[in-house]
Amino acid sequence: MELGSNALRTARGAAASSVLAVSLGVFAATPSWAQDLMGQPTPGGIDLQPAASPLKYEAIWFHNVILLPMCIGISLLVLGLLGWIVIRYNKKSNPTPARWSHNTLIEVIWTVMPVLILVGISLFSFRLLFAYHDMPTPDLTVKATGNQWNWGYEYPDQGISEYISNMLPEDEAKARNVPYRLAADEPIVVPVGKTVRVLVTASDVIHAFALPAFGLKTDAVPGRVNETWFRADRTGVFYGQCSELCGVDHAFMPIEIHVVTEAQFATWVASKGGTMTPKSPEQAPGGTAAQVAAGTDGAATAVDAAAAAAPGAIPTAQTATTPTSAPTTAPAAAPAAQ
Ligand SMILES: [Cu+2]
Repeated sequence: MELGSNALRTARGAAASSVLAVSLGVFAATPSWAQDLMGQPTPGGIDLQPAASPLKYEAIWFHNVILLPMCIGISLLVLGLLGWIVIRYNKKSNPTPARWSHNTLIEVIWTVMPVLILVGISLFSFRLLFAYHDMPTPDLTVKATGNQWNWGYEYPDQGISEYISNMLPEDEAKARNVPYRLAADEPIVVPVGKTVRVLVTASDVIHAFALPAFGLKTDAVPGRVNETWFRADRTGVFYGQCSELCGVDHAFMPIEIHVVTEAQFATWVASKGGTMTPKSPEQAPGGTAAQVAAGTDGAATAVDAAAAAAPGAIPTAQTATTPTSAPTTAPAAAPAAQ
């Protein structure tokens, strides 16, 4: 009997240490110790995806500087208190327990402290929310429409009408050496260092336009145009996914954004049959500043009107079409102004 329990104990010890060794080995072997991949998830990674746009830098700062230390501090405090109670007030060390059950001071402390912590978090949280809301003047607008199960992209300023972006099939993704289920056949292409406004909507059910490296996650709601923005600080390929469970092929509607130089962007726009909208009088070949302003302002007003109309609108068939059609029709007038 004695021998058996000893053997059992040894076996348990060996199993525990091998589990520990394996988990430490897996942890140490993860590439996350080296450099996380840019624009896509890193196998075995534990950190947030590296940032490539202002909003994501702010979100990472909020997580790493505010939330994580608070979580660790509170966990350690609770663990410490628990350990203290277990050691100091067990039956052996404290044979005659106290008889009281309430303490006003302690109750005030554990009510006020969480309130202060939450208010502290909210100050930084609201700062981040405002950063999302306060989009700098956009240089470019892309309209993204979620469909079951692909994305449609449209560039109203460049006159590029909607094209559909499907997930790349597995064999093709492997052949091109790109991540399967993240790579798409038709990416969004944007110039580097420019503020890109993304107008997000959907044609059937609710989807979500999400791309971790730029800190994007915006619901795509039928009959409503949501707005988000990013400004890529480097060229490259960035991957995201639909992030709202939208049906059986929800996992197969990736988002791929190519950030390129301005010259490459102009070439791509031309290949899509679009034209580069002049943004300043010097750049405008034959267009005046007033015409340019009229074109962009007209687009912005239509979008604002559509966004303002959506929240209070009763979702009937008629109102459902209004917000989605407004941004597409108004910017179409812009090329005519040239
Ligand atoms: Cu979806």
